[in-house]
Amino acid sequence: MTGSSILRTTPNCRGVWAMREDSTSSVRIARPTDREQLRSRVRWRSPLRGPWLTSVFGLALLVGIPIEFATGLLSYAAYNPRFLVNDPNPHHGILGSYLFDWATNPVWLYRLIEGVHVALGLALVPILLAKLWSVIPKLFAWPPVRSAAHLLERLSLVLLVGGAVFEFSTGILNIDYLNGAYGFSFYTGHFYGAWLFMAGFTIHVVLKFGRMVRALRSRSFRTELRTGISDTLPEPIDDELVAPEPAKATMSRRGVLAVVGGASLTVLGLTAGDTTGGVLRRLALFSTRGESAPGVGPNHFPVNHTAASAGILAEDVGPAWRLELAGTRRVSLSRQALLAMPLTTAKLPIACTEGWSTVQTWTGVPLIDLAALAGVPKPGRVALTTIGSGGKTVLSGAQVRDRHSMLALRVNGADLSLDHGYPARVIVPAAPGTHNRKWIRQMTFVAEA
Ligand SMILES: Nc1nc2c(c(=O)[nH]1)N[C@H]1C(S)=C(S)[C@@H](COP(=O)(O)O)O[C@H]1N2
Ligand SMILES: [Mo]
Repeated sequence: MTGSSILRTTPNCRGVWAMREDSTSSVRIARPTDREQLRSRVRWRSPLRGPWLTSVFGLALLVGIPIEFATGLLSYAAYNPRFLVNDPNPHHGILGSYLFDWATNPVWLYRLIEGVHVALGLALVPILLAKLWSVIPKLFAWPPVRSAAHLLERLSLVLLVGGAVFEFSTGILNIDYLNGAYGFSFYTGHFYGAWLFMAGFTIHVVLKFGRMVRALRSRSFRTELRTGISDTLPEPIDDELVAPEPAKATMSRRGVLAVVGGASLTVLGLTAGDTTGGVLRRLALFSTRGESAPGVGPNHFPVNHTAASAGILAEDVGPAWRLELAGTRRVSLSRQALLAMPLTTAKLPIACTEGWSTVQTWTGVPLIDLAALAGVPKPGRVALTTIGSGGKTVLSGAQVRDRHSMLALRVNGADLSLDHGYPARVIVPAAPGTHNRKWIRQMTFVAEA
């Protein structure tokens, strides 16, 4: 069938020529060598596909993806991987050369970057899918390889598209720890995957930036927003995306932008509350740990890993429990003894890597006072050991010294519940949630080098 806007196509020795409704002259739509290529995409009929629409989606991703990359790298730095027990990727080599010691203020630092990383990542999904849809004829382009340069470009697309699919799917699965399904750690896969994805992304941007700018200039965004279905015509035929035999429009470009933009904003609206709290939290329908989710625990805020799941037994946390401090001397403290020390109270967030966060008012013993008790008044780091399952975590000297860092005994005026870490848990400002270890058994302070 012939498309609505092309009256006829004329192949001759100089290529394929098309006469269009909206033009008085014919345009060359393909060089002679491209004829086969043109035939290979005849089955892609949407009149909306074209460089302008692809470039609109591309521009959104060009802004969003680097923010994802930057917040992701920062999130890794926030683990303080300089301490090997904290580092899920000890062989990062040069890829870790940017790493630095994580700050303790502003206290919402990790909450912000991780909240942005997860919420924006989810909001980009509809745009990513739309972008992939808009370029799908290229996947089936024929001949698949036209030159050495074209081969390299296609290889970069493997990194780009494969990387995008991998990064988005591992990220989404990790929100609810559904990533046990594959045989590698989320942190390792998502980290190395990000670098490969960004390699493909960078090559793609270098190759396509000029074309994107030209395509964006080729049509007015405002005019598109005013154009209804009946006036929606294909973009001028090109050698990659525009349908050679377009079907009649069943949707305007503004309709597509509304659907994709609306889907993106809807996802954002339904997830941002997991980080922002407040009214939006009630909208956080996909929440796995938010206050509207089944995970809401004692003390009325989300529990991530319950005491039962960590294998905490009643006798471990009964009157016999002692906090063991090690440094230049060993000290053993009961919960009563800890409560008798000077206590500090601060409003601090738990901001989980999985994207949710919650701000509560914690009361406990400043970590620096415990360091002094252990005979290490100038700590360079502290290793935390917990009851039950879960590996060691090391906090930096700066984290121990921050006046808000504490071994919390109470929250919002009540004793910690067992699920929130009773008898005592660590709370560190601006750190990833996982550094706020629950059910602490031992703290080993090491003096500054
Ligand atoms: N001992 C221990 N501490 C832990 C965890 C754990 O599994 N075991 N989970 C951590 C993670 S990943 C987060 S986000 C916070 C969640 O604290 P909450 O359950 O009190 O909300 O606890 C952290 N402390
Ligand atoms: Mo977490």
